[in-house]
Amino acid sequence: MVSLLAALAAGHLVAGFVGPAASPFLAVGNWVRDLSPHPVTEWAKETFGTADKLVLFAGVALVVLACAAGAGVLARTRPAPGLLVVAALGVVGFVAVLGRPDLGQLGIAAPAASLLTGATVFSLLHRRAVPLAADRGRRDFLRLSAGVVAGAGALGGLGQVLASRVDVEGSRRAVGRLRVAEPAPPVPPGADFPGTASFITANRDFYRIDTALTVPRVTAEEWRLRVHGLVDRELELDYAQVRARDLVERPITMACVSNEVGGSLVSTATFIGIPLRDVLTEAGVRPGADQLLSTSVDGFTAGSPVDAVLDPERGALLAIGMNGEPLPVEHGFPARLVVPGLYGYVSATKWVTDLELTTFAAKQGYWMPRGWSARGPVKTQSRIDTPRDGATTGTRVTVAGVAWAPAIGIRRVEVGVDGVWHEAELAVEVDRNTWRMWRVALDLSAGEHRIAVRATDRSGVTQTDRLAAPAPDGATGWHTVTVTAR
Ligand SMILES: Nc1nc2c(c(=O)[nH]1)N[C@H]1C(S)=C(S)[C@@H](COP(=O)(O)O)O[C@H]1N2
Ligand SMILES: [Mo]
Repeated sequence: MVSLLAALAAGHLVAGFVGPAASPFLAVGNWVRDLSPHPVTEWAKETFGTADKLVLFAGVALVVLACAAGAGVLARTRPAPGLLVVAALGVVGFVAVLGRPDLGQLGIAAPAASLLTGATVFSLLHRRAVPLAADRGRRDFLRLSAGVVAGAGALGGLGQVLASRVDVEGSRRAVGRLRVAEPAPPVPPGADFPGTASFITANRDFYRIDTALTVPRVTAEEWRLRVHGLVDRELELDYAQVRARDLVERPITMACVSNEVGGSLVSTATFIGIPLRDVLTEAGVRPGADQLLSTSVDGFTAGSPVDAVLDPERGALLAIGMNGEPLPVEHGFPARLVVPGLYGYVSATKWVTDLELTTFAAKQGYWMPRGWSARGPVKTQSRIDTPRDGATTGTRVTVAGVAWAPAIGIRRVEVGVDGVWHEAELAVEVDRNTWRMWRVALDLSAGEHRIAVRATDRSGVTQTDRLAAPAPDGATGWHTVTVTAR
């Protein structure tokens, strides 16, 4: 048990030098996540929310400790079974680290250090532990073990500190103000209503979804974007080149395919960047390329339809700024993609470093083999923000919320009370790529009422009442709350 702690700590320390993803502990965590069957990861996401990462790590730690305890029992007299368990775990660590797409040759140094330390500490302690006849011997052994645990803690901690030495926040601060050539028009008053979400979501409130167990740390100085595949000429861009171009600013509503009916995985920001269309036009998209496969520094991939990415109306961005600031690290600093009207899992790659023009027939994005649809247009949806489900209201009540059909626009919102529909007032339309707030004042009789909402987009499609789960291509159904009027 003690020797395994030491092993993990040593691996974590070396990973501090060669990159956090080399840590056998983190790598095994990543691996478990990637190999987990789809229902398991969905269950974890639903049950633990954003704490899913913590739970995963705790789970990995528990399994390792259980193996360690088992090894201890097996090796009560002879060291061989214990060493075997140490070695087996070591191999798991190796395989997990080698499977990382974001590590160079040096990466294997971390699990190697783990394995070596584990085996050495185990043999050492085992030699001391077996002749445990005398009480004195036992006390020495315990003291030595305690020493190893303390040492392991110190080493692991040092690894953690070293890993955070890549000063991404410093690099982000050094970017300073982004000078925007084409700023977005200011959000007009009346774009939101009392009781609805605010039209612009502050960066700290913007929903966050990704598979990253540790936020990738890429500085603006080292960041490069490669554009290749079915193109006339390959391109490579660095951060200075991107920010030196005419930056545009566009308000865009982003939505996650995992959003439940009535859920909060939808937010709006003004993104700053360069039109993705311009980048691709410069590279020259060859005929036949129907998919833009974007890859992040940690190996996540998203496949977007080329026609959506080239559509000037949508105005997809290679974004480096969000709400007037350089992208926050957890939202993809230094650069990410944003494509209005497509769910994030097929478009919004954060920490993006690679754009490949290819075909849907040839390659799949990260979530496809895990049971999600290859195409992910955002479904027209609406949500009641006020009153809350279960609330007690007066008999005169204002119902208010948001509706979104990014890239299409919202034409109409209706609110149903016990099955009778009322036309809602729509807020000013800021942009077809953003959500639209709505409200309606209603007179309710005393008692319980079911209030539902449905939106109609500018293509004429009205939300279906058929309930569908998020998988494989987005939830459907009307958001409904039950209130009691007094
Ligand atoms: N590198 C990377 N980018 C990613 C993801 C990811 O897991 N890794 N998740 C995508 C998904 S599913 C969504 S919904 C959006 C969320 O972006 P946000 O966290 O900035 O809101 O990012 C997308 N980009
Ligand atoms: Mo998502």
